[in-house]
Amino acid sequence: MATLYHVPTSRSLRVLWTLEEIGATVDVTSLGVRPRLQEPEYLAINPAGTLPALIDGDRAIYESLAICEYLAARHGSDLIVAPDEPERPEFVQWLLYGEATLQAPLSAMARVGRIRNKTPEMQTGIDAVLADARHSLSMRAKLLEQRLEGRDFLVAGRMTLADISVGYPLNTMGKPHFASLLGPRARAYRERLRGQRSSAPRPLPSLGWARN
Ligand SMILES: N[C@@H](CCC(=O)N[C@@H](CS)C(=O)NCC(=O)O)C(=O)O
Repeated sequence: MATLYHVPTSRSLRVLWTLEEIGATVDVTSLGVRPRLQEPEYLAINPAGTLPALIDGDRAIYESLAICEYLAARHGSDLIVAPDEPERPEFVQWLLYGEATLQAPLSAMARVGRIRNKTPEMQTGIDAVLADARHSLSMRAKLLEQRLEGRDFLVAGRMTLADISVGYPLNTMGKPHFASLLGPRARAYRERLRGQRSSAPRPLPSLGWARN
């Protein structure tokens, strides 16, 4: 059986969610939140030190969305919009938007938030990065708000990996600090996604959706 290297509240949420949707399971190895970058055993598996990672025999996959795609394809799941479906280009667009566009400013904010032993000058620079990332996030969220007009899900009239991709940054954006950045459609969509997950008990860690 494949092994998923996981840490709670990380992008492994996407993988666990995909597993729930397709009704599959994997072995899950949970790592401490930090300092995994110094854990030689994990660095031997993924020299980049990032999570999640999926090891399946000789195959190692290190991108959360590539792991989701791999698992869904193996199960013939319609979470993937097939190349011959009309909205395939939109599927790829929103799949990538979740990580490359919406998550990117959130990651920048998380990264500068972890800097320790700050001088006042550093704090000034950090505050500027945080303000810029927040502005960028609010602009990027507008595209999502527009796309959700008249739609329950992002593409193909059904739940797909594009929703699971975007669901991860939206989970973070459910925290009160970000509440004002999401429009009404995006907030309702986030609640729909939270309600979407199967309630069947599975031998997998909880998805850990943030409460708002
Ligand atoms: N694009 C990658 C990003 C992976 C990533 O940056 N994961 C975070 C956790 S969610 C991480 O491990 N960061 C390194 C660290 O914080 O030590 C993916 O989607 O899997």
